[in-house]
Amino acid sequence: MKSYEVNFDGLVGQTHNYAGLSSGNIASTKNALDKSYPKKAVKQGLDKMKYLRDLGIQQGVLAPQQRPDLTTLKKLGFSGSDAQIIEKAYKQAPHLLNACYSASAMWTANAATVSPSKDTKDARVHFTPANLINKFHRSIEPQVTGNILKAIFNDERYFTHHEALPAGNYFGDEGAANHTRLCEDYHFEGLEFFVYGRFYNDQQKPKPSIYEARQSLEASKAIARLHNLSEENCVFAQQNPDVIDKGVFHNDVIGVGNKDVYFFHEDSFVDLNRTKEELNSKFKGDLKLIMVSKDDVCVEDAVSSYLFNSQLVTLKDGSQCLIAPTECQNNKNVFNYIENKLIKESAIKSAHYMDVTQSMKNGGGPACLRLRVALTQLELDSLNQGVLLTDELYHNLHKWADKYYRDELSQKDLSDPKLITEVQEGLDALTKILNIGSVYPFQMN
Ligand code: SUG
Repeated sequence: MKSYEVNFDGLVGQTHNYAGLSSGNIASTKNALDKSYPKKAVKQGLDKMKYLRDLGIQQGVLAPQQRPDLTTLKKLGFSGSDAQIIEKAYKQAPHLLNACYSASAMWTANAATVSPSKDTKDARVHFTPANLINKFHRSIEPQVTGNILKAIFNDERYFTHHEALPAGNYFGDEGAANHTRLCEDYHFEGLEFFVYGRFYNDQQKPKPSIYEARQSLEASKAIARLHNLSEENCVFAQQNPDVIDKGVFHNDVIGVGNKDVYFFHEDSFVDLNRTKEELNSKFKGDLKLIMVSKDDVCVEDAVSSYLFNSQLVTLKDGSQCLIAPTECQNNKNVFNYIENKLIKESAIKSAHYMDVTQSMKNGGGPACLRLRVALTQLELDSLNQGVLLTDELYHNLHKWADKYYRDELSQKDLSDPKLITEVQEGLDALTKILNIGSVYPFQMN
């Protein structure tokens, strides 16, 4: 049966802003407190989705989250009417208000880890929302992420949904950003490649010294157990702590894979040779490892251009194309590497550059914005069809954005109580457009 890789992109939320919330993520820190452009941001994302859909790739949409997260603000002791909660939080603890206003759920590579039915012993697709425990503003995402995934993948015959892993760095889990599925073709059994930053149970193992590692080996192993994966189809490798200290806060900042291709930097892993050997020996077929040397692209350029946070997609003719951020075009060295070496000498045959600068300024490139789900035709037909991008949905979402998104947002605007209702009205309309029912706290009261 035919299978597809479906890209589910996060719609950028109405409260997209730059609050400098992610230490270790250089762009987030650098652009803290800049003015943001939410309408432009959501449209950049929609145009990327449409471009990929027009290339012949299946494309879905994941709804954003309710922000501000009033439930969390109440748990933190802010009380009164919704407007009073915002006023008090703004005056007493603006950093908490910023966190509860973050639109960070747009980076759906961190929404969950997904294992396709070809890889799991019970032949179902398994989903585990990431607990994102390392950053407070992201740790408040998994509940609603789970609601949205359940509303889309709602046929129990095919889909199994797990709870996020227990809270705490010991089980720090950042989802698909640290997980890549390699396969000869989407309808074959694949190899699931988990990359972790830290082994919490053994303090002697290497760890970064400036920033924290967000993904633990304990979390990756728990996901593999939950998803019913067999040992021979999994590889676990530790990320090089030195690159985490240089701003590689997720493995997808330094490597990306699609089908039988893995494109990565030579400084990615603690043990490069063992990792390559294990990938080669466990992969069923001919794995193409495209390793970029630091002479070609240094880690600093990889981080500032987000070369490896490109999407790697299969075109209709079967060739692979790199969907890179325009920042790669603007970095002379990286652009030269892509155009004069990569696409001339490797299994990646073409490159296209997408403008997602609003997201990039918070450290989210094309690959961060999408969650990949490999599905058989039957599974694809069984999911909630309202979220699959068509020309009609694309136009409806543009109109929706025109109606509900502000052009600009500054940190001061987060104190405006009108934003609460603007978001709720926008999300209520969106759940109808996408036909996903009630998924937000304000819809359940
Ligand atoms: O978790 N940025 C996100 C970026 C996530 C990118 N995702 C992947 N690499 N898959 C993060 O650091 C910044 C928010 C702010 O500062 O306002 C933020 O959350």
